[in-house]
Amino acid sequence: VVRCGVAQQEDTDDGFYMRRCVELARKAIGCTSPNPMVGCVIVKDGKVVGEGFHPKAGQPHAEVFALRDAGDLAENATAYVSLEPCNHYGRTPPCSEALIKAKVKRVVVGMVDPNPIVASKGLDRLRDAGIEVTTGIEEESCKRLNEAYIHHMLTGNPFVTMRYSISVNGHFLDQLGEGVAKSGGYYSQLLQEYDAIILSSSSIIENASIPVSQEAGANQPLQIIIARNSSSPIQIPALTMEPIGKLIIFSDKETTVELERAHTGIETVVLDRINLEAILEFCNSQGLCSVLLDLKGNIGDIEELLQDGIENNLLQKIVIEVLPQWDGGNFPIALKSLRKRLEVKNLKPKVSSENVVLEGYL
Ligand code: AOF
Ligand code: ZN
Repeated sequence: VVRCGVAQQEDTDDGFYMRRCVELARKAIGCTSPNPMVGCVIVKDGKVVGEGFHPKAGQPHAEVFALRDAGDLAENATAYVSLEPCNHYGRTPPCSEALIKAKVKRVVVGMVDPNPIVASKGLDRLRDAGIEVTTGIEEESCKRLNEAYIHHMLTGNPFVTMRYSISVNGHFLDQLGEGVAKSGGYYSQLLQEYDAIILSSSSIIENASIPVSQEAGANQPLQIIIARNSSSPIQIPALTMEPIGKLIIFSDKETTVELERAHTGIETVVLDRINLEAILEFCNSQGLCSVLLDLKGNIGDIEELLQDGIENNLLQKIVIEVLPQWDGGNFPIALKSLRKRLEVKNLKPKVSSENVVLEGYL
């Protein structure tokens, strides 16, 4: 028998339930920082008897919600968790203890927790209690889900993604594709994932607006506006701050910033020299774990920030939207003094009816 094509690998039950954990975890997208997103499913005799996810830092962990949901049915059941159950008293008691107390028979884990106070201790605790433990199920998607948390936990620095749009002939574009900023669109969804967004002041001035995620109840990133390299004052137009609480303008000594009208919730910070390290340090001091460097508009005043990021390895991810149009003009992200060539790893396309988005890692 000649078989054409590649046989599809059978889904294992473990993979199936772990993917459900990831799906549940994503319900809290943008809401858990500095904590990870975690989902948990309790399965008994082939049936889901409990589900839960971690909604927000300070609130109970995913396992607690799933165990509550399962009640007595958790006994002798299998618990699936996208992240290793914790084994420490933080803002909440250890999940390993809760699973032991509930008398689950088996625990299946997506990935080990990189948090040094957990790092395999949760798994050890479960094994010591006689529970069968399986790890590394759907590990790649569990890691992808918490890429910002993992990076921040391991390096102490925010996870930085740069984003821009290009035409099919490779020109940098200011505008976004149709529909991508609306609810469900790629840009609206992307915004809710980040704790902060860095924008050039010209993008704000030209559009007289700030990027807001349109997803219902979404987390809105802190807006960091860079105003630099200008001998004449930079005028920030009156902005609708709803539903954003806070906006910070960074300017250098040479640049004066004029706010068009009395703004509430806007803070201005003057630095001798604006560089990405200084901005990331500020983000760290505010407990912000992920940052979107949004190359929109005339990127003149953030070009150096970008160069900084590339030369000092401060960027982790790149997201490029390819718009279905041929466009004139020049490609302005030709950093002429850049001495480095970046290799983009794992570059993958995401295709929707509106655009093609390429995502890769640096
Ligand atoms: C889990 N399940 O759902 C989450 C875990 O301050 P706490 O008490 O919330 O602890 C935060 C740490 O717990 C966090 O850094 C990570 O190591 C782990 N998160 N663990 O078993 C969960 N969110
Ligand atoms: Zn926990």
